[in-house]
Amino acid sequence: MSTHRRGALIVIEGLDRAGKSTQHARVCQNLRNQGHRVKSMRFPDRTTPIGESIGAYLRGESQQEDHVIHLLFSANRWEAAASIRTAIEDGTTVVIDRYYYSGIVYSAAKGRDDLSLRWAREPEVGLPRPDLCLFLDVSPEVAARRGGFGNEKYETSVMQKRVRELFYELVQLRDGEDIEIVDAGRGIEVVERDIMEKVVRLMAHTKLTRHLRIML
Ligand code: Z5A
Ligand code: MG
Repeated sequence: MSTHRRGALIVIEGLDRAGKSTQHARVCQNLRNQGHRVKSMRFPDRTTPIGESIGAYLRGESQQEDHVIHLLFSANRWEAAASIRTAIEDGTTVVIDRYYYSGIVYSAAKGRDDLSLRWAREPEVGLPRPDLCLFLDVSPEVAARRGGFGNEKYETSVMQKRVRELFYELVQLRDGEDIEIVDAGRGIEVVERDIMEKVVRLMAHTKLTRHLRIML
């Protein structure tokens, strides 16, 4: 076992309008204020060629077969995997807004027999595995009060309800070990304090002296 302290891999997950991007920005800033080096990332990363085609799909400007778009979302993470690993080995903490948990549940939420949670998980196996995934949970009613749904592909109440159920199924699987559920229906500062307590606990944890794990 090495005693070199690597960076941590922290993921913020949740439903639409749960406040992921708001809390993601705060976690990055708070960690920087505490003297940590931080790399901020988000998925989908719409800046790469694969990410651009995902963006077009989400805006309804192009069509993709369900398995194909699933694999593109996954490929969009794989194209960033080496840079995540390098940053972490170099002592930088990587904080990501959505990751493979979203990848798995949004595709499985389409309800196809040939696109199960198990099928959707497979292309993600081998990716850098988070030390901590904060799942920001809000009821669909609270989410709708935060500006309602937008116009992108998955922004419908039926889809969001199914996504929430599947997130809870994922928590029952092996992935649940890495997930902490956060009640994101409270005020922004209250949620931030709750999250930062968990993050500070992680940053002091001995698991950061061990190698980064992979998704199994
Ligand atoms: N997707 C996929 O299918 N497969 C994949 O592999 C991945 C993603 C990675 C685009 O994601 C879509 O891609 C998404 C999943 C799918 N589909 N859907 N639906 P995205 O990340 O680009 O889009 P987004 O995340 O739609 O959600 P969002 O609207 O950005 O939500 P958010 O980041 O969780 O919320 P926010 O921007 O921080 O806050 C929303 C509003 O609420 C804003 O006005 C805030 O000021 C307010 N807010 C935030 N927190 C609070 C609290 N605590 N109280 C009150 N108001 C608050
Ligand atoms: Mg967001």
